[in-house]
Amino acid sequence: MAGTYRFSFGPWNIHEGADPFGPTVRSSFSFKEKLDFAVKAGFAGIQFHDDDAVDITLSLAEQDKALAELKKMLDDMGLEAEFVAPRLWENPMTVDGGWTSNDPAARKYALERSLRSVEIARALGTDRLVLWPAREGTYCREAKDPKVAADRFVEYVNALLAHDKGIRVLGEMKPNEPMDSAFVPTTGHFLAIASRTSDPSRVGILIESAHAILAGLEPSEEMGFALSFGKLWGVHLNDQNGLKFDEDKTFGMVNIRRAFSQVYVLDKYNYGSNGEYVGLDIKTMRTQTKDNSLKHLSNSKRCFLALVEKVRQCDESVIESLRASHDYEELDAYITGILLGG
Ligand code: 3MF
Ligand code: MG
Repeated sequence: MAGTYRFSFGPWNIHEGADPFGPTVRSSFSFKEKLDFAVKAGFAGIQFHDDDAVDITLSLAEQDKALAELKKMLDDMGLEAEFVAPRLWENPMTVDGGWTSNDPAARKYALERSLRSVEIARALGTDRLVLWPAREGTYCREAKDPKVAADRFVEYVNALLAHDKGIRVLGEMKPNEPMDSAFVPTTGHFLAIASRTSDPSRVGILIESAHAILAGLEPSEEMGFALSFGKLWGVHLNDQNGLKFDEDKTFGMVNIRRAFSQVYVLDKYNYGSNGEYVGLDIKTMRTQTKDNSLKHLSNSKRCFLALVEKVRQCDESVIESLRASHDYEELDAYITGILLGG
């Protein structure tokens, strides 16, 4: 049985409520206030995009200085950087993607910025680089060559691995949004890419619950798949109500049973015992006041820990015997009964 869990979130998980249809509705918390909240609410890790960590227009010397200050601030607060992710999807250079763009200048920009993210990760003391391939896909199928796109994934990951022999690359796959169709949309796709890289042992996975659901998959089964390969190096727990835009809802608040299934598989296989974080990627509802706009984080954490209790109440021998007799009606009722407190 796993011991304790360490939790993380990213500063973007505390936000001002802007959505594609309307402006901000709350004033901002400062970065320091976000970190203070993390400490107070019992989080141990902070997830960073490159430009959450540092102004990436700084010179490299200025960047080093700023990162040393940030690292000291994190150390002093007892926080750790979980990972750094290059935010490649906002710059005009990557309007049609980064490493799978048809434009060599865009591919060069994406690689240079990603290599800089590797440096940022190292300066913050983490060996994890997360890739969410936001715009690596198509709006119409003929826009990019899908065979070439897969080859470019391999080349790009190889360039990251070659740049720093200690860096690990974690793919965070998502099947769509913002693109109509994303290349390498699932865990299995990315692990297939990993197997073609120069060092598959340094390429793994971060699974986001909502991304799996959007792909029509069960997050717990995606997690089990990655665990079987020893590749589940991060998670973004959240929840999702059906197949629509990526909602990033509070963990467990839509489908408590689906949340249970994820905690069950994570706890059973000692997720976290190699330093992995229970990461959240959640957004509070736009309707929350500023004072009430942090609850989604503590509520997700509390839900996870409550489900750990429920998981540990399960009698494995009961589950095994119901599996043996394939009495899945009873198994369903057994799990639901535990969730209902019975
Ligand atoms: C998009 C996401 C991203 C990633 C983040 C870190 C903005 O659906 O989930 O959040 O999690 O970029 O990889
Ligand atoms: Mg995410």
